[in-house]
Amino acid sequence: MPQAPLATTPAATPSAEGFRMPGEFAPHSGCWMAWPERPDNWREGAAPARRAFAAVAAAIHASEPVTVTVSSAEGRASAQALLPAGIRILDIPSDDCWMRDIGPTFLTGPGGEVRAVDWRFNAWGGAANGLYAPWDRDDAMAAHVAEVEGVQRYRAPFVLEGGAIHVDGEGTVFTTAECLLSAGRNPQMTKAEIEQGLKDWLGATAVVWLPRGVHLDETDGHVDNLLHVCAPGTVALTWTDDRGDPQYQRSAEALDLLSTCVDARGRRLRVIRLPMPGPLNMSAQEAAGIAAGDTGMVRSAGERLAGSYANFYIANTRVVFPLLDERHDGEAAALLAELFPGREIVGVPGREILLGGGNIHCITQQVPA
Ligand code: KQY
Repeated sequence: MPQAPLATTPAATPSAEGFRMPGEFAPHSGCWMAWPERPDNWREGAAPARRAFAAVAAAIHASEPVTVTVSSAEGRASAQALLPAGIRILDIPSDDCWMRDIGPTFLTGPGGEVRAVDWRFNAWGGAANGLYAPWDRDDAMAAHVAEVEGVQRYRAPFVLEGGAIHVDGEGTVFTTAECLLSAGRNPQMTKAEIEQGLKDWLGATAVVWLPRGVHLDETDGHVDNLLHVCAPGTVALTWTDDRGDPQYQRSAEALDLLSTCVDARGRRLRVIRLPMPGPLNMSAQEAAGIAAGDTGMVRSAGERLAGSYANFYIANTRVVFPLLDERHDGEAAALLAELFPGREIVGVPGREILLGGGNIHCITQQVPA
């Protein structure tokens, strides 16, 4: 059983106790993932998704230790068959497998101590527009992960997912108003209260509010699908030059804001435009392989997928990014190589993960060293 969370009072939030979330580019002691199992999100009993998750896990494991959680005996057997030896597999059940969102957000503090923030999770919108119910096993994941890591945990008093934030590790949080002000998350909180919550629980001093995320992103516009913080002062933004595409206005609004704001250190940001893959749509064959469920998720042939190269993972010595569109994969890789000169750029097929509603960043959670 997980230990009780740390008691937090306004005087004893992570920030007040000297803890802050480091940038993803800072050294990691490992990475957590969860195994895809639910057939109403993952086609063909999750078999193609499992191969994709295994390829991501293997690519990250070449750079840092990886732990994968499984929800059933069948899930464990398939994980053991597909994952390379050396990846730790733990029986911790979840409702789906988005470790970025259900896992804890790790912070570092005085003397290098690591602690975890356990956000309230309601499947991206609860009764208002959540993607499935129940979600209690997802909500319990962060406490289990913190227990295994042997770190103290703060239980946050509001709903948030790890994919709804990016940080630069120097006091700046990036998020979208579309997501954090959505009706299904914290309707009782004002924007100012949410901003203070981000500062208190992430150890930040400035919040950059992007207006909207990626077109038709079912998370209400998670920032981790729109952009990635590559280094303090540098972000990679998903971009299309096609003014007729619904993503154009969304990315243009974000670029306007990013080009005019300053971060917590008072810096202007350098914004690198990553090409948008596609547009990509779910095929009839892909849709037909998804089991009908009665828990809320609806997938249909032809629906546009919220594909983005920004949804990558920065491991210690590599950047693992999703291959999504042969017409743009090479350009995305070249841009990432310029952005991360000290790291190997590794592309892994990302379409099967995208069919479930996210990508590589969404299924991973780093633990700071
Ligand atoms: O963007 C993310 N961090 C997660 C995507 C969740 C998709 C749920 N189907």
